Amino acid sequence: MPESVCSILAALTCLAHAQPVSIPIFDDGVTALRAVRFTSSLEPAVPLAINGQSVDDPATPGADFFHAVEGYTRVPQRSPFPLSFVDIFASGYVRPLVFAWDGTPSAIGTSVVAGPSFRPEGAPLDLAPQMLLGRVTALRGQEPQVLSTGSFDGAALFTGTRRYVAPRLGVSTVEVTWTWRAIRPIVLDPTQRGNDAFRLMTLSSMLADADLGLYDARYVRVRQSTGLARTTQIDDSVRGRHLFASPQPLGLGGDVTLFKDHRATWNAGGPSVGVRLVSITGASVLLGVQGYLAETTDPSDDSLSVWVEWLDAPAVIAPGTQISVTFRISCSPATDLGDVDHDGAFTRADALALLGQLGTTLAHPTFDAYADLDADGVVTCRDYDLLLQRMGTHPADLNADGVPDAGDLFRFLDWFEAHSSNADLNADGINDIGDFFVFLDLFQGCR
Ligand SMILES: [Ca+2]
Ligand SMILES: [Ca+2]
Ligand SMILES: [Ca+2]
Ligand SMILES: [Ca+2]
Repeated sequence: MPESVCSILAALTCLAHAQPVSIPIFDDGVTALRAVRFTSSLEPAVPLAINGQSVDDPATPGADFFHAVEGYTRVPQRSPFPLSFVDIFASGYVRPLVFAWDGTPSAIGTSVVAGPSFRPEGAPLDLAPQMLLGRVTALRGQEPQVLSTGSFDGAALFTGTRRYVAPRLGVSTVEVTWTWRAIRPIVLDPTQRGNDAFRLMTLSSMLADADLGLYDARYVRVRQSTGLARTTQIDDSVRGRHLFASPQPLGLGGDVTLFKDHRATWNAGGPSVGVRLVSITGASVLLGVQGYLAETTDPSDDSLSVWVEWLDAPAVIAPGTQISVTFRISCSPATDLGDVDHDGAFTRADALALLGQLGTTLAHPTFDAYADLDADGVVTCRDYDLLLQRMGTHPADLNADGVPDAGDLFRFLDWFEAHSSNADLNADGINDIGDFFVFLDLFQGCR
């Protein structure tokens, strides 16, 4: 296992200097899988099977136990099989990685607790079940799946499956499905119901000191199913608190993302990670996003948690209650302020998006911290000027001769006449007068 993985997992699953066992279990020339056992861990290792066969460590007699499956994927132009995911089936954590647009593998950063967590009355948060076993399904040419089954202290049973979609440059995706069944009555903490009592999944990250670059995530975006999205920078100076006065509305189809930028020195190049709710049965879809920034500023601790809360969870969950949830994890490369559409480049699309944000402040329901380049809490022409500096070209310089002038207007009209998609400046799929107004906006700039 790479050293970086061990350092990230230090608090959770492996101690410094631990020498984990790592056994190859699958290789079809595109995807390779390894079973991993950490030498020291908070969770016990559990049995693992692949395609129905128990995984055996030939170096030891008798049954073997493991913590994680590592996935490696062949990427063109890169050394064979860089690490593409770690599935810690012994705890239910997913640590996704992403290949940058140039194929460079990312560091590990934000991870996902790929199952529910709940807070019984008078007890701490039960973040993840005690797992009993892990199972891998891996067939040539198919996406590997990892399943784990466990129990929340006998109060509830859990089964979860993670399907690792073949990564593309700039995005990797994990499809997650879990089922949770209450065995005993579960009294939820009455003081936290509707805020932090029953989570459908948790993004587990680190924000220790932004000024020192010690973070795996710096910004949180909550995007409702209506498309209404708000991105804010997380204030690391006030700790030991929930991120929002009350959970932010989400709903089925909404998503929540923790973004990282390139100012981080810790796990530099680590990914941005988001989750999108796809389906729910057995619970209402009254959902919200809440988070917590812990007091600890040790970068080895997962100090930042952001989760999807079941807002109207009952006071007592009756035995037999069964909840199934499907969600999608998306992992993308870190992006810098000004890259409003998070595609890894400063382009005309970012300039347009920023113009659309002018005048919005932190309190606004569509505020986007990525359009607030000077991070003063309001999007102004100063932010636009900073973006133009980063772009290096004027967004109205359509003919790329270095000067925005009448020649660009003629270029636009040429495109328009030719029905070229280049004329679709607002990217709505239609060439019309709206694109002309966009050109004028870009030409005139911010004022
Ligand atoms: Ca961009
Ligand atoms: Ca600003
Ligand atoms: Ca020009
Ligand atoms: Ca258009």
